[in-house]
Parts: sequence; structure tokens; C-alpha cells
Amino acid sequence: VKHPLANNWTLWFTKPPSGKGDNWNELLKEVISFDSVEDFWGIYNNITSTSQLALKSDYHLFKTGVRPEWEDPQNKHGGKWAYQFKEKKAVDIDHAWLDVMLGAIGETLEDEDDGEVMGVVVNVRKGFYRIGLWTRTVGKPIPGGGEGSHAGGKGRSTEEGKAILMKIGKNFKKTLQLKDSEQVEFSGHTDSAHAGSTRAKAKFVA
Ligand code: M7G
Repeated sequence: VKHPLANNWTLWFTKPPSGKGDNWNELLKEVISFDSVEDFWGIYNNITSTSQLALKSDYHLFKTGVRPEWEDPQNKHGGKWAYQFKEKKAVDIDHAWLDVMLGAIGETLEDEDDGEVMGVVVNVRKGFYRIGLWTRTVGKPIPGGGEGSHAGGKGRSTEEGKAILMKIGKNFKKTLQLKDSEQVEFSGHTDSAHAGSTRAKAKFVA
């Protein structure tokens, strides 16, 4: 008997660019979807670990039906919590990424009906690893309730939305086993898209 997860999840992979002409769209590939604990472990045990990936690779684990892109309408009003591990040798990135994936699929990053967590990402870069957690909103109500089946903050005040977002940031920080002095940073996707990079100005810290 398989143990069902609360949601279906899809793993995506961004392969490193091979030449100059490669754009984001061609590099991002859907790998596999799963909806049970057993299937998660079966997949996890058979894919390359993050620490073994080439530079400029990413894994993305998103709720099935949400593409790990700013352009997905369900990400239109969202943002992400992120942390950069700048000392690559000092961190067990495989452990950190596994814990974040388990937090996502085990629904421990948010409360049952928050409906904020869209997915989690790990980026392998020259000077750092970055782990991100994408949220549906930036803590503000979505005009008209937003796209998709989930209420996603419907009837939530800005104050409540912000509190939920901050709580998710704290859960994320705890899952990453960061010290109090280390900060996870939140930024909206709109800012990221405009800055042409994810290194947009942080809106909140936790
Ligand atoms: P990154 O991988 O988030 O951070 O974005 P990095 O700068 O530390 O590597 C790198 C680049 O990938 C961005 O500047 C974009 O060109 C592209 N990119 C990343 N994301 C998440 C998206 C996305 O959602 N949509 C599009 N079109 N491009 C993206």
C-alpha cells in the first residue's frame, strides 16, 4: 500500500546551457510526477544528487499543474523566499535540498489551508547554491481571487496574508537549519522579472 501525499508533485530540471543561443524555455524540462511517499523515494534514489550536478543546473519540485516559471499565470502575483549558501563546501546541499523537498511534499512548510506553497527550487551556481520556495502571493490578496482551483488567500486581509508569508519564511529557515543570524529573503516575481534576475531587492527577511 502506498502512502498518498496531500498533493501531486512534478519534478523539473534545468540543464546547463550548451551554447549562447539556449534560452530558458529550451533548458527547462519536466522530469516526472508522483503522488505517494514511496514514489518520491523511488525517484529520489535514482536521480543525480544536487552536489553532483553541473554548474547552472536547477531542480524544481512544483505542485503538478504549476510550471516553475514567472510566466505561469498561477505565479503572476507570487514571489519566493530564498537563501544562498555562499560557502559551497561548508553546506551539505543534498541534505538541505532533501529536507526542503520533504517539507514541501509533507506539507510542513505551511498550514493546511494556506495554499501558498507552489514549489521549491535548488540552483547550482559558480559561487553558491540557492534554495528557493515559491509562494502564490506576496502577502497581499490577489485581485479577483486569482487563477487556479485553490482559493489562494481569498478573503484574507493584507495583514493576515503578510503573517502567513512570514510564518512560511520562518518554517523555511528552520527547515534549512539556518542560524538566527542568517536570513532568508523574500522578493516578488514581478521585481525579479524586471531586474532580469532573481537578485532583486529583498522585500522581507526572516
Ligand atoms: P536564476 O536561475 O533564478 O538566478 O535566474 P541566477 O541569476 O542566480 O542564475 C537566472 C536567469 O534565468 C534569469 O535572469 C532569467 O534569464 C532566467 N529565468 C529564471 N527564471 C526563474 C525564469 C522564469 O521563470 N522565466 C523566464 N523566462 N526566465 C527565467
